[in-house]
Amino acid sequence: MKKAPEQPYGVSPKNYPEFMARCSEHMVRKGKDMAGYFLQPADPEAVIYEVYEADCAGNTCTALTILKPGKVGNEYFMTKGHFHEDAESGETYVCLKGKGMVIMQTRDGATDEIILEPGTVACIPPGWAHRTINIGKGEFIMMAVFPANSGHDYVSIQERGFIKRVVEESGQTKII
Ligand code: PAN
Ligand code: ZN
Repeated sequence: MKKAPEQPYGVSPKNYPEFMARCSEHMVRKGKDMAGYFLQPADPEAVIYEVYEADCAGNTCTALTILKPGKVGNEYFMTKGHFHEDAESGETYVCLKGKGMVIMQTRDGATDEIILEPGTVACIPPGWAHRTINIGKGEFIMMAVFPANSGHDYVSIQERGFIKRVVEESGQTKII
């Protein structure tokens, strides 16, 4: 069981490195960790994104994601994406920096997306898989808040992928 923080704290576009410093978990996803996710092979050593996870506070977990700017072929850098194992667990994303998009889909094939800019809050309902994409020129940084019992199902996405992909065509961001 993770230990809950003892004091309240705030996270802002300015002070988020303080949040990173207090995190017990730091994951780095490189091209070699994402075989099969992009249409084309990614540079194995390229850092695609990093996730900093704080100790859960009771039932609530908080994580910060930093997506690097870049593309694999014409596909923007993105997270793996996942469903939550718990059917009742949704999630809230808050964009701190950069320009991104969260694409979502249900197991029945419904899809949706929300553009993420600093200050945007995206509410992801239970049952919707979610993947974040950096469609901007600089780093994209966001906070995620989710129930401690969410669980992460990566396999469904690894096997079947997302119905939609986000690419750059003639300098324009397109969902295909
Ligand atoms: C986020 C994600 C984070 C990384 O904290 O875990 O952005 O994406 P992947 O987990 O898909 O690699 C979240 O949605 N947590 O539930
Ligand atoms: Zn999630």
